[in-house]
Amino acid sequence: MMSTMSVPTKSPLPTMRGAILAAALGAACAPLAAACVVPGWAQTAAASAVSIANFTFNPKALTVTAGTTVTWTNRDDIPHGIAWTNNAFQRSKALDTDDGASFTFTTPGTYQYFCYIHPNMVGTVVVQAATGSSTK
Ligand SMILES: [Cu+2]
Repeated sequence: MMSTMSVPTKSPLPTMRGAILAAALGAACAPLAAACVVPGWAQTAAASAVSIANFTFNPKALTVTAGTTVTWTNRDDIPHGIAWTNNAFQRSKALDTDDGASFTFTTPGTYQYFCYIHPNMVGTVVVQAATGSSTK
């Protein structure tokens, strides 16, 4: 972990969520950094939701159609974070209490994930092909 950064030292506070971790980890988005906001994740409303409470993903298994955005929200008072088995996608930033992260699934498949802070916490998202036709 590099401790020197070439970023400007004026430090406008980023959004408070994860700011402490972000500061601790530096501005660079190292592969193992827990507090990075990574491409593919957004703070947007979702069509489907998973809550994280009592060290459990609820629902633990979720089935959606391709194109669905799923939002995970941490309801515990300790951080959790989402990483994908086999690195199918980039992991989320660390989620503080009431913090959330959203991911839009575009490709059908079964995606298993776990909390990278508590790897015994596991969940699955099954993405089914969207059906129908467009009249556009
Ligand atoms: Cu966790």
